[in-house]
Amino acid sequence: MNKELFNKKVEEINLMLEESFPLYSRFDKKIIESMKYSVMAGGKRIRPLIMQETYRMFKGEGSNEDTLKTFMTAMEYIHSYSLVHDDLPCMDDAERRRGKLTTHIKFGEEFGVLAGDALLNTAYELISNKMARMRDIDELRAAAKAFNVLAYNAGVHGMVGGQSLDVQSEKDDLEVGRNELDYIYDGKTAALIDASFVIGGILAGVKDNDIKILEAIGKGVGIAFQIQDDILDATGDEKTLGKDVGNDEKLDKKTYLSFVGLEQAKKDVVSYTEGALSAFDSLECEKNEFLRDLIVYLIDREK
Ligand code: GRG
Repeated sequence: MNKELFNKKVEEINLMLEESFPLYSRFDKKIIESMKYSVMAGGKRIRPLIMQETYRMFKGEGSNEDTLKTFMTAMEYIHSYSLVHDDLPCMDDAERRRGKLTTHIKFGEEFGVLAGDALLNTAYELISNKMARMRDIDELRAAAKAFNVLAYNAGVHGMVGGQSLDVQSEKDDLEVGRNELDYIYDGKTAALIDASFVIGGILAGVKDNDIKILEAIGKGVGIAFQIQDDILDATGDEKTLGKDVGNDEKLDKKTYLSFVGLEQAKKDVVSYTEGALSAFDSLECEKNEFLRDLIVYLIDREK
């Protein structure tokens, strides 16, 4: 992975996000500040990066990226909202994220809830606002399809669904077997990663067959990413990760490692990633080497 190029692209995404928030008017300063704090507290930005690089792989660089940028922003807002809500006292009760205080610790619990609500709604507002101004029917159709993919993957059959079963496993004594674990990982982690590949493809106007391949890549990368997250929770370093580690063991939580052990989990991260890479190689387009490297980086990451 070309780290310099990665950092440059992340910096560009940070600038785009910085400029995306509503302006303060009379009484909305605190809610907008809490949204901004949650999104701008750092983060690897891998979802918007995946979306952008997938789009560019099919469309080339230098085409109009206006709509793409709106979806990248919305995706990062939704990802941030999920982290803010996941950190709340009723969920993971976390005090630190990305090396900083979590939103509810900084602004109060009510604003943890409200910042998440505001981010989710603003994400959809930004997209629908853009769509309302589209004149070209093909562009509008693609945006509607991408909007649906985003909402579906963030919702009951995606991230919220996975998180719901995860919460039940902790609070309702639901027994977690492999089927339950797969459902949790597919939803809570893979859904948004998958949607990032697919939306990049839809906005670039790719054929249905390639969309199916992008879905397969996203699923593989998403699962590998979550297993790597489990590995980092068991073996990673708090300082590097910017959050507490060893949580899964403390909470006696079933993870991928509970089923296969650490060594097999490491091998499985590699094989899921290899599966994703071979799907990537089968796409009918000139390959984006940066995107290929990004997929590999996600399993080599230390945070
Ligand atoms: C509250 C609806 C709702 C959902 C929460 C995202 C999530 C679902 C829970 C967070 C806990 C967790 C381990 C989720 C798995 C996905 C994951 C590893 C998220 C962290 O993503 P990164 O590493 O975060 O991309 P950064 O900080 O880099 O943005």
